[in-house]
Amino acid sequence: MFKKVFALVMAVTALVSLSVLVSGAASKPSRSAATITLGFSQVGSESGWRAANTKSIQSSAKVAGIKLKFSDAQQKQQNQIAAIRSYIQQKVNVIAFSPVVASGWDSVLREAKRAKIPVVLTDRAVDSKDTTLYKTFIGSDFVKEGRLAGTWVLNNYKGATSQVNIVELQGTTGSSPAIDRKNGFASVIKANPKLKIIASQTGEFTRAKGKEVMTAFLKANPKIDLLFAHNDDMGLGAIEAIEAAGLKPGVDIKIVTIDAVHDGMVALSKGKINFIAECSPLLGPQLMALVKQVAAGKPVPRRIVTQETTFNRAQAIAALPTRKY
Ligand code: GYE
Repeated sequence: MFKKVFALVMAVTALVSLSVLVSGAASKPSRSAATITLGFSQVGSESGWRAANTKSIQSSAKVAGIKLKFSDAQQKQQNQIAAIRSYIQQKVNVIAFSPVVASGWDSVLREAKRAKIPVVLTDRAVDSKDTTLYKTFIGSDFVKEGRLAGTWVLNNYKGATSQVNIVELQGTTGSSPAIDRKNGFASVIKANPKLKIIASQTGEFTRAKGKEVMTAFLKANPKIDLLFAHNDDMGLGAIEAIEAAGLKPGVDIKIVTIDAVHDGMVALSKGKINFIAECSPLLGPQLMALVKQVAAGKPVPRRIVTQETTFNRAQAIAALPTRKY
């Protein structure tokens, strides 16, 4: 009982102090922001989402007066591990990173813990059993995104009398968004046995690979009704493949994606994509607020979920003029 009350008080305190920081009305932090050095290891520059995310992190570090050491791992886990080790050696105040895959982080995270450097996970999760290896995880609910994409498909094919052939372009193999979006989507479409995934392969979250794999899907499968791509960029690459095959994207083959970055929204507004579940890359301001909290040794919520929505064609047309990325 006491434990429960204590946990609740801690959670509320953390939430209140975080929202104070986010709203910018913080009382004096115990460590001046100018002295905080943040080491950030980015996944890479594989997509429009990633570009917007990097920009958000770099610009909000500047605004927050946090010294940012930034490295791009080019989608390779060993590069991220090397970057984290070098941040430990440089004795940065906080380490944040977006783990390219979910597994295999325990030993480097233990090294950070031993060096007493707090770690913040941004965007993607790790599957470490020891959750004391990081302070918090800020990012989207990827299962929910997959479910939202699946719900559109379920509703759109309610009256289907014959099999609906679905192909899937997965994100980076082993990454939390690829795992969760796949599971979320599958868990919803299974309600209608007519909805069938006939091919599913990684497109590594890139346009080039999305195009390449879709070209192969089109060659191997004479009738494809719908593409589910785990991000806009793979969907955009697939659009090129579909057009090259003499078919109309969004009409002959329906397309559902996740992210809602600028180019994806443009394709949606033109009817080449049919539906997008949003995934916000603008994590920078909240991340910097968290970094200040953990650098000051203050408690933070264990998980912060990003607010997101979905878009159909009309909604994309309405949103595009004021969209930030
Ligand atoms: O959806 C994709 C990017 O981890 C949420 O990574 C992120 C994903 C995003 O490359 O476009």
